[in-house]
Amino acid sequence: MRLLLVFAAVLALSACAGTTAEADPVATNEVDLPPSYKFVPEAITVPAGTEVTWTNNDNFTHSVRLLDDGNVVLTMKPGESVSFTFDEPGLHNYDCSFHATDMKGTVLVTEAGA
Ligand SMILES: [Cu+2]
Repeated sequence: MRLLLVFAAVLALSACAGTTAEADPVATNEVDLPPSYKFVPEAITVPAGTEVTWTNNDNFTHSVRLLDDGNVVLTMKPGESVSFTFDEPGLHNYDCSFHATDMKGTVLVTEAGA
């Protein structure tokens, strides 16, 4: 009986470890827009002062609307790229102004040199 309990506890712990990974932002300054209607990766992290580039590899026009940076809208036709430099540390939310309910992303900007 005691062995069974230990086994159950180990199972519960490993299940917990598996669920935390999806929330972690990816350390990159390049975001892809593959077909269709998504930002990949959705959550990224960069040091302050980094230029982030989005490339539209989808067959439709999309945009990056910087909700925490003056609602600046950077529009990309298929095959085009846009860039924005993030200077302010913190979480910057963005979406696609044309498909705001489906396409959202975040840029977590960390202190430069931290
Ligand atoms: Cu879009």
